[in-house]
Amino acid sequence: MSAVNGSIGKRELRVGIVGAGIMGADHVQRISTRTAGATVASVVEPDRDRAMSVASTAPGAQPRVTLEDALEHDDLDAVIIASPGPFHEAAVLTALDARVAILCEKPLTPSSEGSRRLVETEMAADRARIQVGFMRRFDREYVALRQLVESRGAGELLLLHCAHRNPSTPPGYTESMLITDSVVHELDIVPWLAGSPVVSVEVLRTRRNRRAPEGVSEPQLVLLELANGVLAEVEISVNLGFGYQVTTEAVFEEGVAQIGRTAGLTLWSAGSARVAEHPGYVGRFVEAYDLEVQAWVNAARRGGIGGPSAWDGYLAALASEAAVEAQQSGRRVAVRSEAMPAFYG
Ligand code: ISE
Repeated sequence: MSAVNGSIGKRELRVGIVGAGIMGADHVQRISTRTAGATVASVVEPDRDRAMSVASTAPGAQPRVTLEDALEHDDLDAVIIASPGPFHEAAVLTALDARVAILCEKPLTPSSEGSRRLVETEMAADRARIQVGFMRRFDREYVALRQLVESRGAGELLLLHCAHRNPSTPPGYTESMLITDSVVHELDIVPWLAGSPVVSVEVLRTRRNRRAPEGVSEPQLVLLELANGVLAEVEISVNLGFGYQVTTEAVFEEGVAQIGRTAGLTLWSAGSARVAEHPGYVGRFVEAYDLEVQAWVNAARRGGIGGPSAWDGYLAALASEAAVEAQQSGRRVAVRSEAMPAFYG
């Protein structure tokens, strides 16, 4: 990074996108068509043909097979890590070593030990460089709900009902992925909404959806207990077929608030009413992803982060580990609580 005091001055942020799957390709489009102050300099993907095909959609982007190669040749200021979770730790360590800005998709790492190592490596340097891709914090409805909680406009928050529904599962799907791939979003957003950390988790199985892959029993209900006494109940269903849906209903002392209902054209015809549902998360959260990436780019150009930190990623990893243990044991499991280091204050 050609930086003075962390700031890159007037030039555009040169970003390497690591991972050319659904999210990586989506970020390439986002940065090259609708993010101000940034350009895609490389697309890093072990499958060379895929790297070439995704890089060809962004003018000037180089296809690379390794992050080291991109860092050596493409004068990167920043990276977005959008490879699968188990590859995040190594990529983030390489990027930290190169002192570039980092936006790492969720989960920061699948294990809390991995996230702890990243937090410690980052704290040994001069400043925070890792932002974690919990994009829901940029969704306008989640922001409005958080403001309602903080303002006590409907009294104190008592309870949250969350639904997280995916149309189908990819090959190789395992039961713990219900938590590590999906519910990890609620493990971040619920304490953020309620202003209180998760202290324990319990997981219940309901009647199994026969569309679920072998060895996976879902839907499941994940019950989160927060330090302030609020309970959040999360329904996770991942083979419902009809589309992608993420909703929250918040019960307050003096009212109820709902977010995430599909809005848009309703067609009344042939004796029924129809409204389209989002097919997937890329479309459902497009505005949140756009705002997230723009906030990250703006902050990275000044040498900082503009959203959830590695510490937030670590807390979600601790809660996620407890939830997987609860899922496997059938017991309620306590989430380890830790004081936030001043570095992240
Ligand atoms: C996916 O990987 C995501 O991150 C989506 O935001 C989440 O809603 C979905 O359940 C995951 O599979």
